[in-house]
Amino acid sequence: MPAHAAHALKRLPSSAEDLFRTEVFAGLSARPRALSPRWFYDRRGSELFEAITALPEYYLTRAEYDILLRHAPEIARITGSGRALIELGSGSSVKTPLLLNALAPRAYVPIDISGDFLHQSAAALAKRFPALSIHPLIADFMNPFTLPGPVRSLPRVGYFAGSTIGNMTVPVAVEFLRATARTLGEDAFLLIGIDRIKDAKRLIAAYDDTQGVTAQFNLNLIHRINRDLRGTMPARAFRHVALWNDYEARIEMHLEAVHDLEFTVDGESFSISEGETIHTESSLKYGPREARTLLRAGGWSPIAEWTDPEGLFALLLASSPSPPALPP
Ligand code: AVJ
Repeated sequence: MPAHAAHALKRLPSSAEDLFRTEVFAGLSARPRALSPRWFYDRRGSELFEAITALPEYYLTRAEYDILLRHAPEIARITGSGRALIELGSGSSVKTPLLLNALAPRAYVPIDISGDFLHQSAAALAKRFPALSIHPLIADFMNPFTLPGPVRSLPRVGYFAGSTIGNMTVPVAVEFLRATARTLGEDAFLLIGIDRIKDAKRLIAAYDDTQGVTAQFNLNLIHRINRDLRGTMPARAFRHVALWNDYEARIEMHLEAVHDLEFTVDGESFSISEGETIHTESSLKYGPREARTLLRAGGWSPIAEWTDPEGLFALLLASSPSPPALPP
């Protein structure tokens, strides 16, 4: 084991920075090198992601918005109104108002790891929906969390937008869905956006846009490491790579070293050779049947699904399975 990996194991993360350092040390020491995409989202990263959602090549956000625009009333007919709407990883979602209008929830709980963005968008929604009771929650929804008191007596509908589930490996996605089923409880619904497998060229273009915004988003991770962990990584020594891994049905983003280099992060030395990469994100894509199978494995019963006219993206509605009927 490399010295810095041993060092990383010895320390228990006591703050966000410690956790980041621990993961960066471990990720740069691993082979292949890999970092979690959750670290993209500092303030600049969140802004760059917002810019990505407006790119001509990035069809995901527009397609999901389009589906909601057409089908939110039908979704509401199935779920009924007056539930608590729990949005997992809300970011600055522009899709939420469509759902709030259609579902007329009794309460809205946006959940996000980034407090900045969360409170900003909650405040904006409060202006638009003055009668709605909003309870923002800063939490990592991968870990168990408790719903705010006023929501506990209401039946729930969860919304997991944007194909964020694609960032998880299949076992992690299943674990996440099961944990969500427990949190949302009996008589719940889950609305989930999942990006579809499609032509590789179309997929790669969405993650390697001509304006280079996705490249900046990926490279921002280097700037974040340099800033938050006193790193000396030269951003110019890395190039953005997006590729389609057909066997795993996922887009992968990497930072590829364009020449051999050495650098330090918080005093620890690392090296990388020309052509080697740091794997920074996987974005899994699902066929229609695979998406339903995933939901079932995660303890949900798919009951309806909608796509955009081109069939690029899918929005699935699932219900928590009703408890088995008691024998007479
Ligand atoms: C927010 C995880 C859904 O995987 O498409 C966009 C993030 N990465 N461009 C995605 C992302 C590169 C996005 N998710």
